[in-house]
Amino acid sequence: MNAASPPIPGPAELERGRRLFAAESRFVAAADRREALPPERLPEVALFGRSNVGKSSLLNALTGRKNLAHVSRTPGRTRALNFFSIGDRLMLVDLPGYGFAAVSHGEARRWGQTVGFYLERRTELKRALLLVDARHGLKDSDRLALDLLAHHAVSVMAVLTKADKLAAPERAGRMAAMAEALARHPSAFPAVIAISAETGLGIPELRATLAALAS
Ligand SMILES: Nc1nc2c(ncn2[C@@H]2O[C@H](COP(=O)(O)OP(=O)(O)OP(=O)(O)O)[C@@H](O)[C@H]2O)c(=O)[nH]1
Ligand SMILES: [Mg+2]
Repeated sequence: MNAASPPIPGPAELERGRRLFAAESRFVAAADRREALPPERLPEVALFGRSNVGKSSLLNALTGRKNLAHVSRTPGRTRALNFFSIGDRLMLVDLPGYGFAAVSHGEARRWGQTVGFYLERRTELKRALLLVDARHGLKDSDRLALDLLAHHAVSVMAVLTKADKLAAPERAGRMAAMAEALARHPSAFPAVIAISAETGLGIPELRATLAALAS
């Protein structure tokens, strides 16, 4: 195990994660303004990341449902905050992506507003997952997201996505580089997890991590 690896969950933790995500997951609400936010009944974890990084795909992989969240080759598919209840014990929030060049200035501002109203007073938000493409590493737009999350005192766990696109040694190198980059951000955990929505790599471990935050 290198310094970048998260603590490896034991069998009991993996089983808790499996059980949580084996329960029924359901779409609760889509919100593009404050008034549309669902009531805060459950601990929440929000998925941050650039457009196309694989946020909606990760949600589907975690829940084992192909089309719970909308996946698209075209970046910018997810435009509102989408709330999903996991077994009535945890709320996962699929956010619109940021940082895609084809998104106009106006849309970038709208992203800031949409996510800003969510971050302002969401006391149940326990953690942000910051999804970063394993091939590309941390970009300036991710650093802005990290700053925004630090400003709102939200703790962050980094998730490297599309790990199936890298060979194992290269993947380990990316994880170490990512951990080093995160060391400069006090609100981020130093541990990094690599996942693939295609092969299922890292999914049981991430389920176990999320189960520790569920009610
Ligand atoms: N090879 C591979 N492709 C993936 C993986 N996860 C997602 N993709 C692909 O990446 C593209 C974007 O996936 P989405 O899940 O829609 O990405 P998103 O972050 O939700 O995008 P926005 O909603 O636009 O912000 C799709 O073509 C997916 O099939 C993965 O683990 N491996
Ligand atoms: Mg999406």
